[in-house]
This record gives sequence, structure tokens and C-alpha cells, in this order.
Amino acid sequence: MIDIIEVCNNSASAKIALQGAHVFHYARKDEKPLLWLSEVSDFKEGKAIRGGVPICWPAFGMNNPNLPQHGFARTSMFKHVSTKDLDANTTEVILILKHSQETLTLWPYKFELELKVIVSDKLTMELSTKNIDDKTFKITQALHTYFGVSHISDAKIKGLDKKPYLDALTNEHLTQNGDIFFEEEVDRVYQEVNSEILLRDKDRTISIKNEGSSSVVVWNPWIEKGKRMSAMKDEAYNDFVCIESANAFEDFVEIKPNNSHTLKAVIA
Ligand code: TA6
Repeated sequence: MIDIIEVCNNSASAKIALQGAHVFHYARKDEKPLLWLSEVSDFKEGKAIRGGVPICWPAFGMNNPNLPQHGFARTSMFKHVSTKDLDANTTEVILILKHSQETLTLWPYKFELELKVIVSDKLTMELSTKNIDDKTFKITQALHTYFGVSHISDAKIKGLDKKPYLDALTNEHLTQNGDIFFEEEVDRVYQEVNSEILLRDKDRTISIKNEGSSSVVVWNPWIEKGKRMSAMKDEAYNDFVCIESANAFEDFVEIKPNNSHTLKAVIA
């Protein structure tokens, strides 16, 4: 089993696995969870939890062929640094991952990766990368958030109109026209994103605001890919949409020695 940190305050509850500093539950008081979690997700060491907010780091996708898909952070054991009630409605949790012999073998740079989670009537996640090496390194990354929806046919995404995107299914570079609906597999990396995104569901609207990032990934596996995904029931594609706060592809981040970069997502 993986150690878990549980947070419950007057505003909301949350659960964070030490493995991957993986926020896998967040629900505001008297509301249904805002994050989707697979019913058949593993909570076994070395296996990424399916759902919640996997941390893709130090590479998004297969940007670095020497690393596993989406990097090694989501299957690495973070250390719990602190949990602090800032007030009756707000709790701050900090977790950290530092380089090790194992990570240096995969990725030859010394780093500190800190996740700060602030649980209130909003879910704030700040992923900070500090370069403690003597050479500059480049990362791509994402907070790969799985949002629960009432039904995929009810879901639509506003705020990416006119944004350029890479269609990962066809490798085409296109421009978004209007809202995003889901009637087939969608796997797109949007660039030049600098404003609020809204996920409209039947009975609620979720707001996503990012800082330190100008790329956003939108993904739903639909039927065929959904059947091929690990730790995911065949019908589960109906229940979630991934809207990922990212530094992906050309939105990569170069960090000099003793410098840091923070990717921040505020979900409300
Ligand atoms: O972010 C979208 C994506 O890259 C999809 O192509 C799909 O592979 C998804 O991530 C899940 O990847 P995972 O490694 O978690 O199975």
C-alpha cells in the first residue's frame, strides 16, 4: 500500500498519495468530487494511480526517449514536508522529491521538485522545479488533471477558441474553432494559452487558471483507446475529461543552476 495524506477542513476534503505527490481526491463540502478516480486504479508502488492529478515530470509524453511515458515523478516516493491549517477553511500540504542515484541514472541532473497543495473552496497546486546542479536543464511537464463529468456528452470546454493546437492523433497543427465537444477520441496540445478555461458540465462549471504555463492538453480516450488504457474500465471514458496545465512541446522550460520554475494551477 502507498502512504496517503488526508485533508479535511470547513471547505473541502482531499487525499494525496506520497507516491507521485498524487492528489487523487478533492471535493468541496457537500459536493461530489471534482477529480475523477478510476474504480480499478492500482495503489501499488511503481504503478501510477489512474485519475486525480498525475505529475508528468521531467518530461511530458515521450519528449525524452530515455524516460518512461510522462517521466518518473508520478511513480517516485515524495517526502511529506508539512501540513499546515492556514485557517479553518484552508490547509497547505507540501511534498518534495530530490534527485537520487536512481533518478540520476534516468536523468543526469540534480533537482528539488516541490508540490504545494492548498485545499480550500479552490484546489491550488504549485509544482516548483529547482535546479541544484551546475548545468542548465530543460523540462517539459504537466499537472495531468482528470476532471469528473456527469457524462462526456454533457461536457464542453470554453476558453480555447482561436488557440493553435497539435492534434496528437494526426500530427496536424490546427486552430480551435469555438468550444470543444467530445464525440470521438480527443488528444490535443494547445499553445499560447493565457486565460481562464471553463469546463462546463450539466450541473456545474469548473474554472482552471494556470500560471507559469502557456500550453494545455485536452484528452479523452473515447471507446477504443479507453479499452486499451491500463486501470480503466471500458465505459470509464464517459466519466472524465483531462484538462492538463502544462509546459509541453515548444512551451518547454529551461532552468539555469540555482534557478526555479513554478507551474501553478488553480481549480475552482
Ligand atoms: O495527456 C494525454 C496523454 O498523453 C494521452 O495520449 C494518453 O497516453 C494519456 O496521456 C495517459 O497516459 P498514461 O501514461 O497515463 O496512460
